[in-house]
Amino acid sequence: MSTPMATEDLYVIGKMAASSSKSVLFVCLGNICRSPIAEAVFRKMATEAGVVDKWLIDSGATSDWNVGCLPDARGLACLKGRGIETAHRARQVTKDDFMSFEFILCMDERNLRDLKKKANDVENHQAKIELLGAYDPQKQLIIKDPYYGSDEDFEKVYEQCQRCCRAFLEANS
Ligand code: WE7
Repeated sequence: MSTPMATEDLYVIGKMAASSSKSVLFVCLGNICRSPIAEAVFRKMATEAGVVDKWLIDSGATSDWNVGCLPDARGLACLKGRGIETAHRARQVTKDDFMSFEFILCMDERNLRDLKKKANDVENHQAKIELLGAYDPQKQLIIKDPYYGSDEDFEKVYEQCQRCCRAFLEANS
């Protein structure tokens, strides 16, 4: 006899795709500037490409500093100017993330160092930890922290995220 499926199983819960076979977690220091932009840009691209249901897409922080916060207002304005909205709240990367995500893509060398240190505490961790900038066709490897920067710095982050997310999606389609 088969177990009846609960109605809840049929619906998308939170950010989880209905039948996700691919997964990516975007990570930066506080999860309020760079990684929420990358997450929102990638979700829009995957939606437009008709593959968003195949993906689990999220973002997180290496630090616990901003947990629960909305993205930086400058980042939200930058996204809104491109017709993109997000209701993301900052969260810290967990040990589970290293088991449940196939890709963890981060922004700079400090993120990479912090993530590798955290991954070391997770036995048999699965996630491939990489710089998002490694996918940039223009080869700008580092996506710099715009926290103490200007609106133009946020625009630059957006442009880098767009180039990298497009290439990452193509490489995994
Ligand atoms: C940032 C930040 C960013 C810097 N988002 N914060 Cl005052 C602080 C302290 C520890 C962790 C975090 Cl997240 C924060 C707030 C949030 N993108 N960037 N701080 C930052 C940048 C350069 C030099 C020093 C800091 C703290």
